[in-house]
Amino acid sequence: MSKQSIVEAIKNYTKIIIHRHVRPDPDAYGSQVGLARMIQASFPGKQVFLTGEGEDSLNFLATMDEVPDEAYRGALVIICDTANQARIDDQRYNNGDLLIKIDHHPEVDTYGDIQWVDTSASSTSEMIYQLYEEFSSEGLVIKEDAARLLYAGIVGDTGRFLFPSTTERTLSYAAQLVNYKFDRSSLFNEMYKTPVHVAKLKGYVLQNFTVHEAGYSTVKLDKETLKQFNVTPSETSQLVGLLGDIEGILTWAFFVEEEETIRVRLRSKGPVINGVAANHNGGGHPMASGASASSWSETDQIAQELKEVCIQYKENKEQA
Ligand SMILES: [Mn+2]
Repeated sequence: MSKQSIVEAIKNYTKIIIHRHVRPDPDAYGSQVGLARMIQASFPGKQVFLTGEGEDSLNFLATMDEVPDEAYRGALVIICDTANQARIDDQRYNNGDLLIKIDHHPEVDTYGDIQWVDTSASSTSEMIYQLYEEFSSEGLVIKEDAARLLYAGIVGDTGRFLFPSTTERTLSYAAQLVNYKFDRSSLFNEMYKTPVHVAKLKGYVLQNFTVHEAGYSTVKLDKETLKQFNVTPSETSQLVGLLGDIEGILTWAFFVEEEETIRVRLRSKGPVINGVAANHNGGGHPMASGASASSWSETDQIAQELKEVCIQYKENKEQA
């Protein structure tokens, strides 16, 4: 059983290095650092390192450590919330003694000596809490700091408990987590504050989006537009949910021009879109995926594929 062997490994190693994916979100930080804080509270003698490039907008959750190369010698390495090896932040992950993967994304890349993948979990943070719940009798301890991080991860990945990935288990764990004394209001304020320039870009998107009759919408944010609003490509991640409550939109894509590529963020309220993502160097969840396009003509192709999944979805619904 993988959970049991994960707890055994944590007990057996004195040095533990925890990674997560590049371009981190609250669940990446929440699971990575929440796990670290849980290990530290449970086994105070162990050395626990957090690695990966720090993300300024998530500094309110935690900051990363400087991990020397030597630290990997004889270490247990745990990767949280990362489906494939290319997305692991800090590519030294193979330099340890034992590698563990803990993740809730559909399995695209099996890696690690021990893998625990649960696509029914709302978030990797939820899985970390589950580990605690099932093994608290074996000495696992959670304190306020871990509770705050895991709660942030669950809230982030479920869109504040809105997405269908939210289950009875999710809500039950959230209910237990809010019993810990952390400041929920200030956590929400930090997670959902919108910088003024990003708010202005939201206004631009809402003024300019179109809805195709098949049920899809695409938003193009090229370099000129980003410059006009003084918004960086990574700041646009806050915008992708914007079209989710608009009548007639089943699936939508944001095309954000970066230095070398066009980043593609895909969302859906029905049609499965991770196949489209997989066609364009990406992947992810059935209703939330990412990809990358090398040209604007490739984004036209992606729009065409979204149209097809919408049409297919509507046909299937009519037959059902
Ligand atoms: Mn996640």
